[in-house]
Amino acid sequence: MKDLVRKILKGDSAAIAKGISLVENNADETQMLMKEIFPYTGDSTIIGITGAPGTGKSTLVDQMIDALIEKNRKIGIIAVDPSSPFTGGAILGDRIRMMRHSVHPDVFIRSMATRGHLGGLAKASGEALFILDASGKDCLLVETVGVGQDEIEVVKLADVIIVVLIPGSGDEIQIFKAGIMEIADIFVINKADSPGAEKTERQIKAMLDIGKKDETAPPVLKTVATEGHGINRLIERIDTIISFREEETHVERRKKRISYLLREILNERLFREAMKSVQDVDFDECVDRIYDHTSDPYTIADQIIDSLAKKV
Ligand SMILES: Nc1nc2c(ncn2[C@@H]2O[C@H](COP(=O)(O)OP(=O)(O)OP(=O)(O)O)[C@@H](O)[C@H]2O)c(=O)[nH]1
Ligand SMILES: [Mg+2]
Repeated sequence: MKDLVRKILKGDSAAIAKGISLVENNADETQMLMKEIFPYTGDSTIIGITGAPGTGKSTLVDQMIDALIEKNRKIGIIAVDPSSPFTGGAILGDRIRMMRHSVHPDVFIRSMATRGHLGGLAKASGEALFILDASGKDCLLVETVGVGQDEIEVVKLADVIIVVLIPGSGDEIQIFKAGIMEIADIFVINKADSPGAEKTERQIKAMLDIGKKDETAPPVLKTVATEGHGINRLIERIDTIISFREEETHVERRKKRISYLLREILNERLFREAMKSVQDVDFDECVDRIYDHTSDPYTIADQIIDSLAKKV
């Protein structure tokens, strides 16, 4: 473990990959690893990129990697794979495109599946971000589809949140419903080469003006990711937001992230402990009692929690 930590801190890609796998599998060593690594975190900027399926997030990330390499930044990318059957076809394509960067020594790319995380997706991706942070990456990009609660939670871990829309899709409405508007720092209208980009821009700006009466509304930028248009401006805006953000806001966001992760960790560990103590009282028997109506799920849950409390 010491060796793994040492290699991660040196930025060794194979070690980073191994660390993230431990986190993904919620292995017993995860906690030890995270404890060792945590003191070295806090320096990277986390950029969240979200939006409906197929809006061009991966193409955008791919271009952002180019622009960031140019600025000599070290970059980590977590792409949360939508488990949705609808986007299955697109995934392989982006992955291959983006993967051209993975041979670069300053770039680390990893995809994480939405499903199958014992401790929850947000916990696993949060821990993966800590590992990348400790490994010395300056910029961490997290791509996630902006549908589903889990994915939105992941994007909340970011310092700067980019919401990607496309012209004439009606996504705006979804975004506003999902409560993404409140958390977005930058709106990107990608595929600005297709008709209706200006109209969509006007609509979004109008909605933002209504939504954010007192504060300055977040910028709305147009990009053509496939051509690399608008990418430099996007990176500039990200840098500006970070450099001009009041210290207070920055601290507040980071603390929010920490409190979120702490909750997730507690959640998962309490659940694990509870399940361990249920083995004593026999889970199946509990189910039988509930089935027979000799007890109810609430009483049983209380009993499990009591037995946990007695242990401590
Ligand atoms: N015309 C046009 N097409 C684009 C642009 N950006 C991306 N695309 C295309 O849109 C399709 C989807 O792009 P992706 O980058 O895979 O989109 P995504 O948002 O990552 O998709 P998911 O991860 O599946 O949600 C691809 O065929 C891209 O080539 C753009 O600016 N203009
Ligand atoms: Mg994608």
